[in-house]
Amino acid sequence: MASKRGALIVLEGVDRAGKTTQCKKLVQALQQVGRPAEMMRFPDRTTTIGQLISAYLEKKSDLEDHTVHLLFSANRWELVPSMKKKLEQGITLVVDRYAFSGAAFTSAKPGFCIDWCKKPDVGLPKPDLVMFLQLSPVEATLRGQFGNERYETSDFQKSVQQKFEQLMKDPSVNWKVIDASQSIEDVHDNIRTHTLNTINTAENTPLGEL
Ligand code: DGP
Ligand code: NA
Ligand code: NA
Repeated sequence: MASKRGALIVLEGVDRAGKTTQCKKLVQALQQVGRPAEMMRFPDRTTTIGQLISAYLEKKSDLEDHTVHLLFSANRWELVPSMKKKLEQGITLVVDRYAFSGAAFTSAKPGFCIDWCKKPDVGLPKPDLVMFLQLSPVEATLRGQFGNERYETSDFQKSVQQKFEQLMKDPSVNWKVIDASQSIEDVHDNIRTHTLNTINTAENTPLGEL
């Protein structure tokens, strides 16, 4: 009998919605119930391309907007062989941001349309589930100051939020909106339930493509 594949689970949302915390808790919870799981995050700042992106985000370098968009996408593509290998081995991947951040963040810049922004990511492994951690700008402000990286301003984040809302209208993606204003434990319970349901269905369906 062929072994069952892992599921590709993505958490998206604006900055400070709690994605990283929730990804870590989800991986632990899956491992505790005997489901092999690993966390990934995009951008992956450890690769050569990731280091260019990191310097850009830290404002240590400037890059032309189309160029940086393609670098973010290239950073996802360079990880595809290892993602596919792990999924085939039955490992569920819990991913902190993916192509949807790519389209939302770049299309929030003047002069970019969502369709152009989505194109470089066409063909990437399609997530079995994308959970959007929803947090209003007011609630986000209550969580404290933004950091100093590029994009970390409330006006830009509001625009990113609007772009995510547009992306969530795509019925070919399995979106679930999660109320991120709840307690960490309540958000976690919600996310874990959706994920366990998804893992069971994903086992019996082939991995799709964006
Ligand atoms: P993080 O390490 O999760 O804080 O993400 C770094 C920042 O980069 C965050 O503000 C979101 C943004 N970002 C993530 N992916 C992309 C992408 O593909 N394109 C663009 N333009 N920005 C992205
Ligand atoms: Na950030
Ligand atoms: Na994060």
